[in-house]
Amino acid sequence: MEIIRWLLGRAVLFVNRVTWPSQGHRPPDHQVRVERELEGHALYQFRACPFCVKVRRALRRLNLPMELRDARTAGPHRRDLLEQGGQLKVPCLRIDQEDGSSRWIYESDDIIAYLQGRFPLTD
Ligand SMILES: N[C@@H](CCC(=O)N[C@@H](CS)C(=O)NCC(=O)O)C(=O)O
Repeated sequence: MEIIRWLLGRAVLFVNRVTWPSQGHRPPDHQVRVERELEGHALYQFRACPFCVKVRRALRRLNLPMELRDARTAGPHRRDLLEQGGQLKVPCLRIDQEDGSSRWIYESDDIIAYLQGRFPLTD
């Protein structure tokens, strides 16, 4: 079972690589503003998870160079996802807010909808 999961993961990564979308564009001053806002965002993910690949492709299309945090291996990111986010499930978008709290968005479709709404390519 583990080997089948591994093979599927490789296939997902291969297809992702050969169909990698082109990067969206914004006017330079708009892009600078977006990247500043992105500083409080991080995507918790597994490299070969198809739902994570879907979100990474949306990040590329929307030109959002976001920090990616590996939650597959044991360590602080995996622990934070479980203890603060509430579930050991990826993808999950963490948004650090001005009051010091964090918002955690699970579900790839919800993450993409949030990103498209908050960071559209046009002003
Ligand atoms: N419906 C979810 C599916 C996410 C999902 O199944 N992720 C898997 C990895 S590919 C996972 O985190 N599994 C661990 C678990 O569900 O406990 C989405 O679209 O984000």
